[in-house]
Amino acid sequence: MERTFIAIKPDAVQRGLIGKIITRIEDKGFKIAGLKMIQVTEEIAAKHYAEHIGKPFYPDLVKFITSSPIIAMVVEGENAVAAMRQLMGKTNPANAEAGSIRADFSQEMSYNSIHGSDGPESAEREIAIYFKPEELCEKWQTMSEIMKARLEG
Ligand code: IDP
Ligand code: MG
Repeated sequence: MERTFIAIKPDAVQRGLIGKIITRIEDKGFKIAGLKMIQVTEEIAAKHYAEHIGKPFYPDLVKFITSSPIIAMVVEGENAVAAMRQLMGKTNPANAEAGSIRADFSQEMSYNSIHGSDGPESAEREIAIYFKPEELCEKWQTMSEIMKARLEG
């Protein structure tokens, strides 16, 4: 099982798409191991987007990501990093595959609704920026386990 860092970006939060985007992730069968709404500060943005510092779009990217809250999530499942990138679609929604989150919910690259780590190392790094280890939930007892335990007294 692999973990990836996913964020629902300010444009999608503002447009009331939190539920629809989380539904796509749950429908795929992935487990949400951590979730919170946070206001990204400039310091957090600089850590998250360190690889883009100095690029022409960086100042606008920071203004956007700090503009209103995001939903930060740790998503867990088989091949989660690559599978979530596929579910999200390409960076530019105009080139994203039909049926992907970016293709279906956004129109332009600057406001493309969702972030997902681009590799296992980025995932580990980004999860550590947004979550403390104790904020990630490990214990998932199934309903059948709970009911069996109740029957057994
Ligand atoms: P990714 O989000 O698909 O991993 P990155 O290249 O890591 O794409 O870029 C991070 C974010 O910065 C993108 O999701 C997009 O919102 C924004 N971005 C990237 N390239 C450009 C650009 O050329 N113009 C405007 N925004 C960009
Ligand atoms: Mg990226």
